[in-house]
Amino acid sequence: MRNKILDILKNQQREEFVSGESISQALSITRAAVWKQIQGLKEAGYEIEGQTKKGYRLVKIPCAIDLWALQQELRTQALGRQLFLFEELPSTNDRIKDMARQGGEHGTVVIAKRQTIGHGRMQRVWESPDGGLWLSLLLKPRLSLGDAAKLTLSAGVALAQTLQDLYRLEVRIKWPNDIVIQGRKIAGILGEVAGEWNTVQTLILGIGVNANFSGQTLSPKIPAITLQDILGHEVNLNHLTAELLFNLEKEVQSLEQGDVQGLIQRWTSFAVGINRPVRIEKAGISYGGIFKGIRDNGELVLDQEGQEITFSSGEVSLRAEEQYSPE
Ligand code: BT5
Repeated sequence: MRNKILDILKNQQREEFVSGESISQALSITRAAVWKQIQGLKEAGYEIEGQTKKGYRLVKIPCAIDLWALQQELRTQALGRQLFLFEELPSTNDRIKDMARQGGEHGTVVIAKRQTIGHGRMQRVWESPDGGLWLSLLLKPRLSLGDAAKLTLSAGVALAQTLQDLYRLEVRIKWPNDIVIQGRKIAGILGEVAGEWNTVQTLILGIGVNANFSGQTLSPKIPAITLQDILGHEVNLNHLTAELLFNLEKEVQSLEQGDVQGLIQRWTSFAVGINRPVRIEKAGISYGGIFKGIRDNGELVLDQEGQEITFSSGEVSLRAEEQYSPE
């Protein structure tokens, strides 16, 4: 009912106001029921103007995630066409893994307004208060096992590109997959495998973006930043999600067409510290060298006085020797 009222208000947007009477007739509900639905929509963040003689007019859709608003913005073929929104979940990745086990479709998206036990790699905690974008995707790409693992790189590129395009920000990717603005982490990506690798390839991508809350909400020890901190206002999470899914779908398709080099190039163009001195921490040992880039499989290549050594993302962390400053 709620979405039908929104459809009517949207279709009539050019003619401005829609009378309560015509909504009640179109949907065979009472005027009081229409009024009640409109109040519910206002509480959900929809700005709806009401005038006694004229009726109702949709002025603005909410910044908060909302299924109807997000569906209006979606311009993907598969990603997000199956969409589930929860007020709260332990972790969207865990929920979508359950869906994967039950045969969930390629492109299914799960979003939660907050997570109680969001996690990062190696079971690290991912703090997920209200106002963030906490999203997981189920992918069954037409890719070999090796190439499917590159999808976390694709997600990094899609996310960096989206934030850069929408908000004109200088966005960087810190190997392996931190999205960084002004030297602070604004988003993280967690790629996981669900189900049997040997039979159906199902990959889970978890994406967390610090958006409409203050970075001060997070533990002080975390060097994080949020879109609200940077822009000074809230962003429309429906628009952000739709653009992210659109860019990610393009990246998935380009990998399926075999363009690994394109992906590596795009990833490298966002990377922090390329051709600069960095330190890599691995099992308590620190390796200094020049960050030469990544191999096709995502491994980091470090040049130590002419000798190249590689590191895989599971085992190390990268620290730029100097504070990164954009050229
Ligand atoms: C990541 O892990 O960066 C991947 C984060 C993925 C989160 C999404 S949200 C939707 C989906 N559902 C989930 O449960 N997870 C995914 P990693 O590189 O391991 O970084 C984890 C570290 O980032 C922590 O140890 C903290 O230091 C830091 N951290 C925690 N919360 C943060 C936040 N909100 N913003 C920035 N940094 C944070």
